[in-house]
Amino acid sequence: MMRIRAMLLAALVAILIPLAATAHEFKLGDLTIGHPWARATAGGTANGAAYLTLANGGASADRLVGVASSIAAKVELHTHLMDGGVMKMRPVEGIDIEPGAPIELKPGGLHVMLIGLTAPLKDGDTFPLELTFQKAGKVTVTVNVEATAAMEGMGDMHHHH
Ligand SMILES: [Cu+2]
Repeated sequence: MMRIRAMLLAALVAILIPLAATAHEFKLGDLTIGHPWARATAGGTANGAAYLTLANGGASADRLVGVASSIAAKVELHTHLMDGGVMKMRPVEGIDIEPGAPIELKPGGLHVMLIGLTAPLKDGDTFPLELTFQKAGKVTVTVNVEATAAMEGMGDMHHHH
């Protein structure tokens, strides 16, 4: 019995260590920017998307109003919404961050759109992303590029660019 437990524990540790190694966060005043990551892109894909979490530990709301990176010709804040039964992307002006109400940018929801990548995003690469907040100012975070099979074909949803 003990041996099985030890093996399970070893297996669990083996799973958790890589997760811990890729999780990272950045602070700017009362704001915490959690685990910025982007999906690795296939060879000819022109666009990419980055995701992160935003948490506000302060007493008043702030707002993410700008995103910039040298990795792409144009960087925008986007959201997904249903339009006549079809999921579409739309640029958003900003993202409000209320105290105690963390926001997750994630596949299928809010995201940082990287339009016109200067190079493909490869698993294991990192790139800088500058975030501008209405009150807290600017911070540059490091985005980890991660391979994931989920949501294949996301780039195809950007014909309007
Ligand atoms: Cu988009």
